[in-house]
Amino acid sequence: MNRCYIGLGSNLQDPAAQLRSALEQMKAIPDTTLLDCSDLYSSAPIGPGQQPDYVNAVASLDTGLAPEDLLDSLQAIENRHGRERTLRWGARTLDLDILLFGTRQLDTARLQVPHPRMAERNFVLEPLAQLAPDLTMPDGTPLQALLAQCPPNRLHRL
Ligand code: A4P
Ligand code: MG
Repeated sequence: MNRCYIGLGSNLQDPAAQLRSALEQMKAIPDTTLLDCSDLYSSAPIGPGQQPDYVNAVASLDTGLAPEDLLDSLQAIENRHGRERTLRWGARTLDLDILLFGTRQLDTARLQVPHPRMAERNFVLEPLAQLAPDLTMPDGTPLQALLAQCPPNRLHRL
């Protein structure tokens, strides 16, 4: 089993409801136990053009799946939530990112773990720290050190 942290994000079609529904569906991923979820946070969008604010959260789970199989399950949930991939960093109904997969470091065509942009995103680090304040990154960096260096971006707990 590997302890994983999943970043959830949405800024279209009732974002908070999208996240709650995604969490329900994550409970049904095979060989996987959903453990916990942070509060929901409202965050200013990072990306092109005018976009609505995001709702973000982080969930923890234990899984016996291989990383690519967990990604398949998460992408199936995204697709069931009407996710359309048009513009990188564009508005979306649901985004499920694997932030951490145990202590693994992965860099394949489909999967980069730890998520390469998480250190710059307070909407990832704050909810992650709510779940696991004493977490250490696979390279040994304490999560609290990332938080201390993270650029500010408008964020508040819902
Ligand atoms: N992929 C690689 N590594 C991973 C990983 N660790 N977890 C690949 C999940 N997927 C991973 O993703 C594109 C491809 O990334 C996948 O097919 C998978 O093989 P996508 O979800 O189709 O596209 P995307 O999310 O638009 O691209 P990207 O680059 O992953 O975007 P980000 O970095 O996830 O950023 N602003 C706020 N406030 N809140 C947000 O949640 N999210 C984004 C998306 C931008 N701005 C935001 C937020
Ligand atoms: Mg994504």
